[in-house]
Amino acid sequence: MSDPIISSSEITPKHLYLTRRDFIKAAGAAAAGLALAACGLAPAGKTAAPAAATPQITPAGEAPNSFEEITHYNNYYEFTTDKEEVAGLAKSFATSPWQVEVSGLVNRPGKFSVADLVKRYPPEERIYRLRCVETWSMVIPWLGFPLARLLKDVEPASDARYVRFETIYKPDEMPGQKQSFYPWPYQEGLRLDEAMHDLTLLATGLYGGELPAQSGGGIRLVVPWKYGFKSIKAIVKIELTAEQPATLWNSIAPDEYGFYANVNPQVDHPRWSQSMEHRIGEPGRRETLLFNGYAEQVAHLYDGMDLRVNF
Ligand SMILES: Nc1nc2c(c(=O)[nH]1)N[C@H]1C(S)=C(S)[C@@H](COP(=O)(O)O)O[C@H]1N2
Ligand SMILES: [Mo]
Repeated sequence: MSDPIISSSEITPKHLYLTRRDFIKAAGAAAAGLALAACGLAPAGKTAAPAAATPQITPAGEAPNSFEEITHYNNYYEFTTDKEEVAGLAKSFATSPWQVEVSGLVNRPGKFSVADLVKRYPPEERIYRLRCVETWSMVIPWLGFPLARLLKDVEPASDARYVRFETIYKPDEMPGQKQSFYPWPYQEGLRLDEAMHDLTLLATGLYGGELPAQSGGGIRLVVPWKYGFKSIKAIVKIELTAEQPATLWNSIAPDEYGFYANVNPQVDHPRWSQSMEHRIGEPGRRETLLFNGYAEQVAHLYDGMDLRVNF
């Protein structure tokens, strides 16, 4: 895997991760060490001695957000629209056992348990930026497997062009689903080539452990170059279709939330600018990156498309 993927390596238990502050210090120390070495001034016997818990200093140099931040600042309207209340309301939501049905235009449809999927496709760690359309962002160390692996195994039929995803519907356990304003269940969609891209992940874990309910457990989608609302949580259905599927946000507000929803600093939301973002845990704001920093890997998917029309 090359650059802008914030890099992945072996699974690191969450207590071994440095906090953002530690990371920034460690990265600074590493950079200082490099500078000294380059000048031939590295103190004898101290060259490149790795720290006990080696931080994941990634090409993008971005520290993961803390487990606490990732699991206590969530968008999950099935529970509540209050980001800081999701974790509490999702506490008793059962994420295991969990089943996903794959149907539609495939030669080998089936029902799969997450336990079986994890055996079949051993999860890898992927540290991705997540950029919400509301302009906040995080860096999250997911565990998961490429959606492409599952799709290849179910054998898309020749007329399959899109993939549709659906969230579980359980209003007795998800109080937000009792609000009829939203057309539950949450649904999302991707073009088949987007779904087959190696960056597109089905996540089953976080920080080396299970995927907490508030983060989308049993299983959720992660499409790191698109606004966060495309990364649908608690998936129970994956359907291959010939036509572009309806999506929840697009059906509520088609002028504000497109089907593509690629992160793009040049294409503003009708009610706010998308040029800057706030990384949770960081003072100030930073520039938003085209395709959330994954342009090198995904820009070709949109060759010849007008990204303002297909927003
Ligand atoms: N089912 C479902 N999936 C969802 C949402 C939701 O409300 N329901 N919110 C989306 C939005 S807007 C974002 S930004 C991300 C947030 O993921 P996180 O809470 O794990 O950071 O989940 C997305 N997936
Ligand atoms: Mo979002």
